[in-house]
Amino acid sequence: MFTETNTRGPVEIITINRPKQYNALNTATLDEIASHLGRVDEDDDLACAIITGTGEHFAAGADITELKDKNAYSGLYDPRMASWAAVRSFHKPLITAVEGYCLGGGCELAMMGDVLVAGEGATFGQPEIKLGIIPGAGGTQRLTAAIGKARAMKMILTGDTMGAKEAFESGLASDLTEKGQALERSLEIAATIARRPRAAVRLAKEAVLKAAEHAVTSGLQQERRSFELLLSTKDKEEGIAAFLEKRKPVFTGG
Ligand code: CO8
Repeated sequence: MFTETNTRGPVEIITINRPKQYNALNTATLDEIASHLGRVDEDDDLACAIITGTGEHFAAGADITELKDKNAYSGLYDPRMASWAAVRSFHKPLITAVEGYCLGGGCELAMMGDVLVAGEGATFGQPEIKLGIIPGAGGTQRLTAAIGKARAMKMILTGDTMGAKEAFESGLASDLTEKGQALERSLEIAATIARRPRAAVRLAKEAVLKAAEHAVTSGLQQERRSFELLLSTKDKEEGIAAFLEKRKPVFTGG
């Protein structure tokens, strides 16, 4: 198991538990998250879910070791896509409690939260460009919707990161807490939401997502196709190899 769950009254806490890999999201972890959310959706005793990371970090991205052997063709049939779709279609409120690194697929997961709580020291980014690829689970769309085109473009093209305070001030995070307090604050928010009438909560979430995801939906397919295409480039091979060999990549444009 790569995740742990804890029930606190009407709130389910899902904790990513791969601290040695900075909670990198491998296929099995995503699969577990999807199945926990499916269970929460069906359990009438549960009102919301929180996703957080064990140790110091939320998640440093998709597991890069799994990207090594992926190409454009295998990317087309990536089983992780079903898990991402399950997160997206979770009906109850989802809060993401972020401390430490929240990068790549980790940032994409955090942004799928309906409410995003950041602890001081949290570091957000979409650094895929440094690996020769781009975000593949909605990052180009959701980051742009959250913080605006100029800032999102800069982050995605440079791979540079943003701290918790900037994430809060730019609208990426709904709440900023002291370091280590993101989960506690998320539990308070979840407890408040759990006291609200369930049907109204569900329909309010759907309505807000109509606005928030309106701009996102049209670009998701383009992002996905571009992500798949880039899986077959020489620069992706080099970017991934360099990360795994702990050296600087030498990109050739191929
Ligand atoms: N995948 C796998 N392992 C990782 C990852 C990762 N994303 N991030 C960190 N690790 C591992 C490291 O390999 C290392 O393991 P080991 O001790 O065995 O060598 C351990 O975690 C600690 O990492 P570092 O030694 O590098 O720690 P530092 O404190 O020096 O640096 C960083 C921390 C800055 C977070 C650095 O580890 C880093 O840059 N990580 C990669 C970040 C990244 O590029 N993320 C994006 C990944 S690609 C992606 O997310 C695409 C999403 C596509 C979604 C669609 C899928 C269908």
